[in-house]
Amino acid sequence: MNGKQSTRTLPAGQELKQERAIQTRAQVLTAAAELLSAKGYRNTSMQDVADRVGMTKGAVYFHFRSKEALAVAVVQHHYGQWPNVAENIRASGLGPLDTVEELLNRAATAFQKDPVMQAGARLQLERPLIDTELPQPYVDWTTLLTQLFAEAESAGELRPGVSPEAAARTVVGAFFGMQHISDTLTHRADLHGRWGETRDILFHSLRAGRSAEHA
Ligand code: LUB
Repeated sequence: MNGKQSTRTLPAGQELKQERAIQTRAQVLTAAAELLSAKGYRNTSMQDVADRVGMTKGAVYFHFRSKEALAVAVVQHHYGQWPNVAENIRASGLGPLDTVEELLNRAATAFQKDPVMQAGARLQLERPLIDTELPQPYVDWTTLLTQLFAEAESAGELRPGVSPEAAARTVVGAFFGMQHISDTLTHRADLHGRWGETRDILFHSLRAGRSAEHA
């Protein structure tokens, strides 16, 4: 046995191949998200995805074994980045409540601009059409925000009597409804305005009042 040949290190050629496969998979996912966000699940075929990404249908199936698997991957991807984004914002020095606000500011931008976010939201609404289990909606965001609101409570930033879980559920519900209405009425053109209103009203009631205010 040769100790130098660890299982982690592939020969240079294979590593390159793997790297290329990861890139191709990401291109397929992006093309699928663009189609799914615009046309929905029923009206998007694997052939459409292949045409958009300039590959054969067989090559697309190599990366995703079914249209259902592709939908699951898009929805997973649309949740996947947010815990890291939250950590980065927190690490930049913002307090927990400011972190929630900034995180959702960025989510608002992403729902307006990023096909993966838009496709994820659309696919969640189309769950009954999709013949597989998608990730449960709302729970990831609720868990993430509950942690931040719990930190806010410990730091004395949360209005006394507000539970972190209730705050998280309320904010997720309001954000979800806000972006859905904005999508339905304006294709999300007014999303930043609507999010600004929702955010200011919600956080006014979530933040602990400054003690000097009542003096
Ligand atoms: C959110 C959507 C759209 C939460 O968590 C989810 O599943 C959501 C799509 O299903 O908004 C936004 C904080």
